Amino acid sequence: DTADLWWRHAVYYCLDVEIFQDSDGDGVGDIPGLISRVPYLADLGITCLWLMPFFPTEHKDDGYDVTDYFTVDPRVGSLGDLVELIRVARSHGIRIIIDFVMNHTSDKHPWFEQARRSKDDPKRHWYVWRDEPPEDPHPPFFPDQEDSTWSLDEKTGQYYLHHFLRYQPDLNVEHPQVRREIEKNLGLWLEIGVAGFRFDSVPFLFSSSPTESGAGDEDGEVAEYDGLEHLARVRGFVSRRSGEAVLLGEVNVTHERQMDWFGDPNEGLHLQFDFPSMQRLYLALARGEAAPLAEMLRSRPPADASHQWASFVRNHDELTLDQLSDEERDEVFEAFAPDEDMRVYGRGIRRRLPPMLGDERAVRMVYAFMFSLPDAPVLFYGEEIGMGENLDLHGRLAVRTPMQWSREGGFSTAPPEDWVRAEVQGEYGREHVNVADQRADPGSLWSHIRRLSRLYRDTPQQAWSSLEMLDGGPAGLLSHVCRGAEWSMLALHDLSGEGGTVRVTLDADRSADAFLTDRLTGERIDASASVTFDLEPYGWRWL
Ligand code: TEU
Repeated sequence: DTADLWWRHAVYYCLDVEIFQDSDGDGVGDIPGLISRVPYLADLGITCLWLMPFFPTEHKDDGYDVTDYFTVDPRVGSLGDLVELIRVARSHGIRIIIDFVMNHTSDKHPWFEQARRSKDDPKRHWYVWRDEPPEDPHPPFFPDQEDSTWSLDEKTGQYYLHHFLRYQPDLNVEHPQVRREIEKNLGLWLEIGVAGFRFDSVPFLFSSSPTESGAGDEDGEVAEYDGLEHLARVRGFVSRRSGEAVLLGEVNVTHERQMDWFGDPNEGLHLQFDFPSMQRLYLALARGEAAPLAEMLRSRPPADASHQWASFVRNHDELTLDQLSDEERDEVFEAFAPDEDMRVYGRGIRRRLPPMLGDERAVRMVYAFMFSLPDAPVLFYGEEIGMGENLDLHGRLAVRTPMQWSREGGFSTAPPEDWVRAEVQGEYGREHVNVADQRADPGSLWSHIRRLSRLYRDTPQQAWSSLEMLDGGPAGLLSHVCRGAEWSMLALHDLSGEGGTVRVTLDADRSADAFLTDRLTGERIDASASVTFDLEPYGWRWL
C-alpha cells in the first residue's frame, strides 16, 4: 500500500451541512454556506472534514435513513456544489471524508419499496427476511421507539431485520448485487474527490447475511470473519480507486474485538474511534481518579504503521456508556446527567461537554488530553466554542443545534423560528459562546483548541509515537509518554479537579544536562535533577 499517509496526522472535524451555515436564507444550512466557512476551518487547524449524511432522506434518523446514495439532498445543494467544496477545501489543505451508511436504507428507498412488493421480487433478498423473528434477537438501538429489531411487513407476511428504526431496513451485504451497489457508490464519491469514508455501524454493516434460516447475524458479532472478508474486499476496491482514501470505522466494541476490524495490514480499517477509552474517561472524571482511564489505555493494543486509533470526547450521538457496568454507568449518570431528561436510551447522555462538566478548566483539560495522545483527534463542530445543548429537542438532536457564529446567531438570515432546528442553546447564552467573540479573545476556549490542533498537526512525530502510561503521582493524575525515535512527549493531566504536585525524574542515562521543554510556552526547564510541577485543579503540562 503506497497510500499517502496524510490521515495519520490529520485533525478531523465532524459537521452536518444542514446546521453549519445557511447561504440562501431558507433556514437550512447548505454546501455553499459551508464553502464560505472553509477558511475558518483551515484557520482552526482542521485538515480533514467528516461530513455527516447529506443524501436525500426521509428524516427519520437525521439523515441516517437514506433514499438515494448517489446524489446530494437538494435542500443542502447539488453534486456540483460538492465538487466545488472539495476543490476549495483542498486549496486550504483540507480533505473531505463522508459518512457511508449502507448497513441499512430508508424504508422509502426504491430498493426496499420494490423488495417488499412480493416474496419473489428480484430485489427481495437485497434485505433480510424471516417468517418469524428469531428467539433471541439483538435488542433495538432505539428502545424508546422500537420493541424489536424485526418488523412485520403486512403485505408479504414476513419480518425484516432493522438494527435501528423500522424505517431503516438492513441491507443484505452478502448479496452480490448489493455489493455491486456498494462498490459503485464508493467509486462515485472517490471519483468526485472525497478522501475517504466514515463507515457507519461497521459490525452490522459487514455482517447482515441471511443464513439457511433466513436470519441475519443479529448479534452484531464478527461471525466467522465473513464480515472481515467483506471489509477486506471493500478496502481493496477503495485502495485501487484512490491512492489516499481512508476508512474510519464506527465500531463500538471492546478493544480486543476492534483489533479484528483493523485486520491484517492493508486489509481492514485505517482508523477506528476509541469508544472504550472515551467511556472510561467519563468514569475517571466522575470519580476524580485517573485509574479507570489509565488502565484502559495501558491495555489498549498499540497502533501500528497501517492503522491508528481515533480519539474524541463527544460526537453527534449520545455519549454512549454501554461498555461500562451498570454500577459504573450509574456513577457517570449521577455525576453528569442527574436528571432523567439528560439521558437517552438508558445507556447514554445527550449533552455536550461544557454544560456536562460545568467547570471550564475541566473542559480545557479534556481537550488537551484528547490532543495529547498519538491518536487521530476528531472534533465535533461547536466544540471549539464550548457550545451547549438544547434538551428540549428530541433525543440526540439535543447536541445538533445550529452553529453559533456570532451574538446574533450568524447561522442564517432567516428568523430563528424558521431555522432547521429549534432555537439555539439554553443556559450557555449567546454572549461569548460564539465564534466571533472567541476568535477575538486569545484567552478563549476557541484559541485554546486552535493552539492544540496546530501543535498536533505541525508535529507529525506525535502521531507516529507509541503510547506509554506512567505510574505514580496523585491518584487524580494521568501521566503518559508519547515515545518516538527522535521526539518524545511527557503529558500530565489532572482529572480530579484537585491539582497536586508531581515530581518527574528522568532515567539516569538521560538526566545529565537534560532539559524538558514546555510544549506550549517553549520554556526550557533544567531536568538534570528531578523537577517538580505544581498542577492547578484540572491543570495539565506537556513536556
Ligand atoms: O450509530 C450506530 C451505533 O451503533 C450507535 O448506536 C453507537 O454505537 C452509539 O450510539 C455510539 O454513541 C450510527 C450513527 O452514528 C447514528 O447517528 C445512527 O443513528 C446509526 O448509526 C444508524 O445509522
